[in-house]
Amino acid sequence: MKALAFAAAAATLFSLAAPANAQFAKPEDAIKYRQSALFVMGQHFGRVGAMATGRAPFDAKVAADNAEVVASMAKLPWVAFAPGSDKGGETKAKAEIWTEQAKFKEAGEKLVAESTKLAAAAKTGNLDAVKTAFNATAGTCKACHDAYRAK
Ligand code: ASC
Repeated sequence: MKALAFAAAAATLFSLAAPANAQFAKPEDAIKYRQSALFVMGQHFGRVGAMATGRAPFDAKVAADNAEVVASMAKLPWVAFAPGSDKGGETKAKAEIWTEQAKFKEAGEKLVAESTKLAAAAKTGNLDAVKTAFNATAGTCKACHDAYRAK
């Protein structure tokens, strides 16, 4: 009974700590959510990357559609690095995410900004603009992974 009360209190605490627009029932859900969002984003980013690096023929419409998905998905993961979700499932998220919250937030905002530019560049249909914006966006992926993702 005591254990049950504790679990209920912990669950309440966890959901209260999360913003109203992202209620995760438990830490594992937050972990799954951010990994899923990052996975989907990566799939679409990879399709743009294949064209930006010449591994696939450039198709302006395909680039624009995929870049738009990247820019939308880029907004999603951050709220799911919720307080208490450093554990509770398999995760490569480093503890620094929660101890350097301002810096981590900034890193997420950089990705949003650069992927928004990538989507705008892709809309112009100019491959050189896509290449430049793709590299800038990939740079923000890498910087954040280097700092905040365990190997
Ligand atoms: C990708 C992808 C990443 C980034 C990163 C950039 O295509 O899936 O995580 O680029 O590798 O260095």
